[in-house]
Amino acid sequence: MKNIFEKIIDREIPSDIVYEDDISIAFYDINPQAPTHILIIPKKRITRPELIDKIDEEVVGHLFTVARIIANKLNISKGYRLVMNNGEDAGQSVFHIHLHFLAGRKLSWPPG
Ligand code: DGP
Repeated sequence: MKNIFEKIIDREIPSDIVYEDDISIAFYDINPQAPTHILIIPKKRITRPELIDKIDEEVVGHLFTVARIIANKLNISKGYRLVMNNGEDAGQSVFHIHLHFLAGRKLSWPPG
């Protein structure tokens, strides 16, 4: 069965897509935590960060390249935060890995 992000990839659920290529897709988060909150995901199904395999290194590394492309595209010059939650205590709620791209306000540290 497809997970929610696979349905977004397959256009079965609408989303506001910012970027797409053969390996990845990026779209605005439905519940934004910053003025700009985008999810960058691989098209390959990897359920949790801790299950990223050696053969996935290129795919996962590519997500960071996409973050740079998006920052350039949206003229984000004052910084952005990239976050990937793993498991329940970290707040992972969708089990298809995704890099949160957060920008547009001063982000506090440590995170909550
Ligand atoms: P996490 O809690 O780290 O697993 O992040 C999951 C994020 O996915 C959360 O910020 C909300 C977002 N999200 C969940 N369902 C949808 C959806 O159907 N569309 C979009 N655009 N975002 C979604």
